[in-house]
Amino acid sequence: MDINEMKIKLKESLKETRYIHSLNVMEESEKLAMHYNVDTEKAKIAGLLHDCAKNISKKDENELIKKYRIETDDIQRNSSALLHSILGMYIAREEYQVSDEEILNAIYWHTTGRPGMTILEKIIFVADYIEPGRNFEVAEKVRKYVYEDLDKCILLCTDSTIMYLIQKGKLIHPYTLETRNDAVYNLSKKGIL
Ligand code: DGI
Ligand code: FE
Ligand code: FE
Repeated sequence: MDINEMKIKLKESLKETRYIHSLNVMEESEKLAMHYNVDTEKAKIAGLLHDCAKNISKKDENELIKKYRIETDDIQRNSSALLHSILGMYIAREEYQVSDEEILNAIYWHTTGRPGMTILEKIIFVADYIEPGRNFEVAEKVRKYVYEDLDKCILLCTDSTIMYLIQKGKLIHPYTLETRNDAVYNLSKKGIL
C-alpha cells in the first residue's frame, strides 16, 4: 500500500480532527527525520499511522486483543489511551500492510515511550507533542529544543505527562517512568543535566 492509499484509508477510520493531527505529525516527523538523518519515508508512515487505532470502541479493543493474541498488563487493559498505540501497531501491520519493524515499533511505543528508544521512535514520540495543532504550554517549550536535543524534549514531555496523570488521579505506566528516567540518564551522560 502506498502512502496515498494509507491516507485515504486512515481518513475513513478517524475523526476529522484526529486525521488532521495525523497529517501534522507526519509532516513534523519528516522534518525531524531530515534533521536527524533518519529515513524520511519511514518517519512519514509512522507519523501518519501512529494514531490509526484511536477511534476504536471498548468492545472492538477487546476483540482485537483476542484476535491478535496481544499481551497486555493491567494498566494497559484499563486504559484506551495506552491501548491505542499497541493496537495501532497490529492494525498498521494487518490493515495497512506495514512490515517494517522500525515503523511498527515507533507506533507501538509512541504513547509511553520506552528506555533505549531508537531515533525514529523518539521522533514520533516528540512530533506527536509538538505538531502545530498542539497548543499546550509544554509544546511551546519543546519546540525550542527539538532541533537541539531529543532527550531534552522527551524529558519535558514525560514530566508534563506524569504531572498531568497525577493531577487526574490516573495510573502511571512503568514505561512512562522508565522513559523519563532514561532521558535523565542520557542527558547526564551528555553533561546536559
Ligand atoms: O494519541 P494522542 O492524544 O495524540 O497522544 P498520546 O498517544 O501520547 O496519548 C496521550 C494520552 O495518553 C494522554 O491522555 C495521557 C495518556 N498516557 C500517557 N502515558 C500514560 C497515559 N495514561 C496512563 N494511564 N498512564 C500512562 O503512563
Ligand atoms: Fe496516540
Ligand atoms: Fe497522536
